[in-house]
Amino acid sequence: MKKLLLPLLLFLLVETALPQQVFNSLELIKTIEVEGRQGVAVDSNYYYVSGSKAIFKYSKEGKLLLTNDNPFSSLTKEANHLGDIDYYNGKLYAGAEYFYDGSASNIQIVIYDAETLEFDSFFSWEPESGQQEVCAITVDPKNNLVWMADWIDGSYLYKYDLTNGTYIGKLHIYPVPEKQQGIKVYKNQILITADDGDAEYEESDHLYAVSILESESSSKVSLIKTFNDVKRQGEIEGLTIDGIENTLIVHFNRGMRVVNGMPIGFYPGYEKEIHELYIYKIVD
Ligand SMILES: [Ca+2]
Ligand SMILES: [Ca+2]
Repeated sequence: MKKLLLPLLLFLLVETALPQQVFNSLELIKTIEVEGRQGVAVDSNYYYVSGSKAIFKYSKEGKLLLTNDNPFSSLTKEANHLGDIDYYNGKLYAGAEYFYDGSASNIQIVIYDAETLEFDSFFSWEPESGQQEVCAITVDPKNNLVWMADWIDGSYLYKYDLTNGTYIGKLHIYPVPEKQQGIKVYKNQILITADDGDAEYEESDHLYAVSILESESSSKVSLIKTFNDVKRQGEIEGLTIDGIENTLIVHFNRGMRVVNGMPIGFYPGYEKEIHELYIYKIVD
C-alpha cells in the first residue's frame, strides 16, 4: 500500500495545481446585433451593452429598451471612455477613464442603477497600484471584490473592496494575454477576452482564464477558446456569463479596419462597423 501512496499523493498535488477546466464545450446558439462597441453584462431578464460613451439595455431577444447616452454627466472627474461592464445586485459596474493619445487618467469604478441606467455612485482608483488603464471590470461577490483589467499593460488584475472601494492589491498573471478587453468572474476563475488576433491577417482572438488564488500573488493563464467561429475576424470586446440561461456572451466588432489602434476605413462589403453579441450555450 505504501508503494502506491507516494504516486497517489504526487498525482493529487499535480491535479490540484492545474487550472480546472472551465467549460466542457461551448455551442454557438445565435448572434444579436447591438449598439455600443465595448462590453456586455446580463441579469435574469436583460442584456446591458456599453459603448465608449453610452450604456444600452436590451431584452434577451435583442430589442433596445433604454439608453443612457450621457453616462459621465454626474462624475466629478472628467471621463470620456467606458470599457466592459458587469452586473451585480441591481447595479451596473463600469470602468470609466479619460483616454487621450494612448494614455488614461481619472480611472474610476462607476456604478449605475440597472433599472434606469442612471448614475448611482463611484469609487476612485489608486494611482500607486500602477494600473495605467481600465478596459474592463468584474464583480466578485464571493471574495467581496471588484476587479479591473488594463489594456495597456495586462500584467496585473487589480482588486478593490466591493463594499467601500478600498484598493486591496493586484494579481500578477502569466503569460500576459495581449490587448485585454473583457473580464468576468466565473467559478472562482477570471475569464479574460483578448484582442490578440490581427484582423488584417484573419487571426482569431482568444478567451483565457486565471484561477483566483487568495493565497498567491500570481496565477497562470490558460487558453480556453479560440474564436475561429466568428462571421469575420475583428475586435473581441467584453464578455459575461448568464447564470439563468447558462450561456457565455461575448461582444465582437467587425468590419472596420483598425491598424495600430487607429480606425482607417472599412473592409470590402462593409459601410459601418457591426457590433454583435455571440451567445454560446455552456455545456458543463
Ligand atoms: Ca462584462
Ligand atoms: Ca482581433
